[in-house]
Parts: sequence; structure tokens; C-alpha cells
Amino acid sequence: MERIMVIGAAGQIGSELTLALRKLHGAENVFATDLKEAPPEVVGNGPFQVLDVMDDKRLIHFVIRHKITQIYHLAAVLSGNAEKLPIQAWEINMQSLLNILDLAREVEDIKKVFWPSSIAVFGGTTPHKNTPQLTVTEPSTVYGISKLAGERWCRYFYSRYGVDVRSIRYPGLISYKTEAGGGTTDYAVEIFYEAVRNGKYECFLKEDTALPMMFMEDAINATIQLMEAPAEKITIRSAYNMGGLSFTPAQLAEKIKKHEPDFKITYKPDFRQPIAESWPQSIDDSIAKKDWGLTVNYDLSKMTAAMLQGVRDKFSMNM
Ligand code: NAD
Ligand code: AKB
Repeated sequence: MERIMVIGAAGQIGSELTLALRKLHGAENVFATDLKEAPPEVVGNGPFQVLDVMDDKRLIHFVIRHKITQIYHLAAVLSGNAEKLPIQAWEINMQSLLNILDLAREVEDIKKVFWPSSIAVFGGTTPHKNTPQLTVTEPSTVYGISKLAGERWCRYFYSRYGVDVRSIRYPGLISYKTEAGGGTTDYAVEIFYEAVRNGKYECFLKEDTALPMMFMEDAINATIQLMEAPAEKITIRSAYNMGGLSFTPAQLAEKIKKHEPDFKITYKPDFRQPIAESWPQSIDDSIAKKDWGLTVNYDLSKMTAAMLQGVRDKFSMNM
């Protein structure tokens, strides 16, 4: 029986991943933690504790007390926010990962660790279309630098100490349950809230900025699939490329207009535009498909319909 700890369980991914893991392993076996209180669905449905991943003493105490066997470490400062406080973001993103990897090395009960990387490991010198798994990685953001260094640390702990750590380079993730956490791809979440609430959206990226994206349900399924795969199937011990969809703000706005014909979009690019331009437009994720069977069920039309419905339902429940 697995006993799983989710760190960053109040966040965009953590809040949904915790519930999916609880369905799979039993609510009482999935321990959600975060620096801040998690949404009521997470707190009300299984164990939750406020915990700072930077506090290594409390962390080890928690892991031993609850006999944790797997850790999903999701806490991080995302690309947009990290540019505002680069040194602090580096400290949080790197030190928290090192705390977890070292813990996994020391505590015998911990059998597997998941830590997400990002398409942010790529930079302006990377081929932008169908970006290969192995290619130039010269990130220009502190977030990207921390993810690239994190990938190398994961690889190191695997080959030096045998820590079974697995990772995916997530694209921009799109969901309606919890707000996005301060990244460059957040426009693709905000746009749905503003479309439903106000019928218009001012986008912080240019209309023709293509980026890789994925609907949250597909990303959660992929994460669990990777973690359940037999160790011998895992050929990438840094982080797997994962693509999903690729679209521009203009293409997304067109899809939204099919449901909300009066929807209007305007563009006012800000400091996130050069970040987006340095990232891939689409990703080659053939190795993830081959190694552990990555599948993507949501295309742009299906994702748009699911997002609009989800946001409308959320607003009507809160009224
Ligand atoms: P998020 O910002 O929504 O959630 C992160 C959570 O971590 C927050 O709830 C925050 O309170 C918590 N946290 C921050 N510092 C902490 C600390 N010291 N101790 C404990 N908890 C702390 O982020 P997210 O979008 O859910 O992303 C989760 C992970 O996935 C991150 O590593 C991120 O880099 C990665 N990722 C996300 C995306 C995406 O589009 N959402 C894409 C690529 C990679
Ligand atoms: C961000 O925009 O920072 C994240 C990511 C792609 O890593 N969504």
C-alpha cells in the first residue's frame, strides 16, 4: 500500500492531482501539504497539513511519522513571478528540490519521487518547432535555469544514489478548478474566466505567439501513468518532453467565439512576451509515448468546451 505526500497541494496542479491520487490509492493514504490552506475539496476529503518544504527538519519528521512511500513535489515559483524576485525564486525552486532528493536518498521507505520540469528549460537558441527531447537548452529565465538545473540534479540522484525520481517537462496547463500560479502560459486560463465574466480579455501575449499547452485532465493522467510505469521502461531520468496542443491566443479566441460570439480580445504584450518567444511552439513527445504510453484526449475544441463549461459551473455555484 502506497502512502503519498503531495507538496504544493493548494496549487493549480496539486489541488487536482491530490484528488486523482486519492481516488486511486484511498483518501487516507494521500497527504496533502502546502504553505497555504488548500481548497475545501482537498482539505475536506483527506489529510491536509500546512508545511513549508524549505523546513527540512519538519519535512523529515512528517515523512517518517506518516511512513511516506512516494512524494510529488510541486511547490515552485513560476516563470512570471520568478522574474520579479529572481534570487528568492532560485532559492525556493532549487533548495526545495534538493531537500526532497536528499530525503529520498536517506529514508528507505521512500520509493519514488515526482518533480515537474517545464518547457521553460528551452531557450531562444532551441529549435522552436517540434522541439526534440535532446537539443540546445539555454533558458533565459531564472525559472528555466532552475528547472534545467533541477533536471540535472534528478539525473544525478538517480545515477549516483539510485533515487527513483521521475519528471515531465510540462507545457502550459489549462484548468478551471484552481487559478494559475503566475506563469507565462496563464493567459490561456485567464481568458476563459474573462470570457464568461466580462465577454472580453486583454491578452499579455501577442496574438500570434504559439505555445505548447495541455488540458489538466490529460496532464494528471500522464503524471500518474509515468509514476505507475515499471522502472525499466523509464529511459529518461532528467525529464520527458510532453507537448499536447499548440495554439496562439488568436486561435484560442476564435474557438471561444464559437461558443461566445460576442467575445472580444485585445493585445497588450508585457514582460512575459519575450519569455514566451524564447519557448518552443510545439514539442516532440514521441519518447514519452513510446516509453510509458502518453496519450492526449483533449484537442483545442474539446478543451475550449470543457473550460467554458467548467468556469460557468464554478461561477453559478458561487452565486
Ligand atoms: P502553483 O503556483 O499553482 O502551485 C504551487 C504551490 O506550491 C502553491 O500552492 C504554493 O503555495 C506552494 N508552495 C510555494 N512555496 C512553498 C513552500 N515553501 N512550501 C510548501 N508549498 C509551497 O503552481 P502549479 O501550476 O500547480 O505548478 C506546480 C509545479 O508544476 C511547479 O513545479 C511548476 O513549475 C510546474 N509546472 C507547472 C506548469 C503549469 O502550467 N501549471 C507548467 C510547467 C511546470
Ligand atoms: C509558466 O508559464 O511558468 C508555466 C510553465 C510552462 O512552466 N506554466
